[in-house]
Amino acid sequence: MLKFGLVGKPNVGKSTLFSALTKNQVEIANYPFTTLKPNVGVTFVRIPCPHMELGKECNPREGFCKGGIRHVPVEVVDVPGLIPGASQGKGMGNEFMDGVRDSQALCHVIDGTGMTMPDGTLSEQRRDPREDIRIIENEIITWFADRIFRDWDRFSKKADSTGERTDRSLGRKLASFGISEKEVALILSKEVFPAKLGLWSESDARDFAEAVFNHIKPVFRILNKADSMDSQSIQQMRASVERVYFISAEYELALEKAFESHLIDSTGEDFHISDKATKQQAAVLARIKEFFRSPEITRILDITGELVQKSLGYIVVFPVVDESNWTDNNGNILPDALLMPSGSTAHDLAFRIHTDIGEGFIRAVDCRTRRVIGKDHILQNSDVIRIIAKTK
Ligand SMILES: Nc1nc2c(ncn2[C@@H]2O[C@H](COP(=O)(O)OP(=O)(O)O)[C@@H](O)[C@H]2O)c(=O)[nH]1
Ligand SMILES: [Mg+2]
Repeated sequence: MLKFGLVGKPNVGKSTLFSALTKNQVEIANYPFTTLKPNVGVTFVRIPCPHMELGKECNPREGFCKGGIRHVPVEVVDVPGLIPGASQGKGMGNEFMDGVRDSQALCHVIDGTGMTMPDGTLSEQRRDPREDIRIIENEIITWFADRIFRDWDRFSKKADSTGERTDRSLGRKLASFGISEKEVALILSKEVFPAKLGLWSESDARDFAEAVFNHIKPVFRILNKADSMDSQSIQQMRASVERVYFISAEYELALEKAFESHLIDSTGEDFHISDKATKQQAAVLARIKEFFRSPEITRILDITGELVQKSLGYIVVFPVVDESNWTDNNGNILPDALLMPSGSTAHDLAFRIHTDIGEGFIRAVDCRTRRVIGKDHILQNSDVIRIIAKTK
């Protein structure tokens, strides 16, 4: 399953964000939660559900559907805090490495108020949050570069002596990081690197590591605690930082809790405050409502969608068995909503369902147009597809 990690220095609000994203979600998601570790939870990508076109409710096997919006589960990991110097072994445990390695994308959580020091302690004065972006992301790249170049001497001597192409040797070396030889070749072609691996300097190594890292782990900058930021610094950050979002994990969590105690009727923007709320509670909730109305602020569930769909470019595909009723063999309507990389073909979908279906692929049907499609047909977001395969 697709997974993204929350990384950042201590005390920026990673765990608060994690709770807000995953609160109560496991039960409603029909998710096999026994397989989850305490720092792994489930959140959702939301897309309009094709069941609306059918005029009948769907029966999701995983995730859920509410108000015509299908909620497709993705995993989120609260990666333990990263402190400067960590790449040199200071406080950087296996947990951090596992968290980064297992995630397809990272959300770098930053204290937008600038009131925490790089080690997570309280700062006496306001610091520039951009410093944290630089320091922490630098740290991750250094760690990554170190991993790639650990046994460089031995590796480069061997590769150079066999005369193998650089992209091929590097591709093999990096295979465990989930990057292909083709992607390595693309990265190598964008900058000038020495032809012989033995001649690479440390800075070549670092540039390469940075390019690889950016390619395999897109990083979103999540400026948290925006409830305590002034609009001027929000504007300034927005103008100077790429892929940046402003959120309040604390307010998100407060809304989740208020919803749980029936003080509000939804956690969306237009919630109604119940009479059960005390005057004080009602005042806080009204302030939160006002805060989230600001166009500068992003709701955390929208970030999941942006990350998975826009940045990673995933699409959601609905495989079915019956092309008229959009059901499986048991009459369940649109039971599966699968996240797949953009560019995936009908054949990829068949393999995703089962190796046997992939191997026995005959043809597929686009259930909206009823057109027969072949192996290489590229799928689009929200496609409803029937696969016809030889069974053994
Ligand atoms: N004002 C404000 N404080 C927050 C927000 N999110 C977290 N905090 C506070 O920041 C501190 C650290 O939060 P925590 O989630 O434990 O950070 P972590 O170390 O990154 O996991 C706690 O005191 C939180 O209450 C937020 O959105 N706004
Ligand atoms: Mg934490």
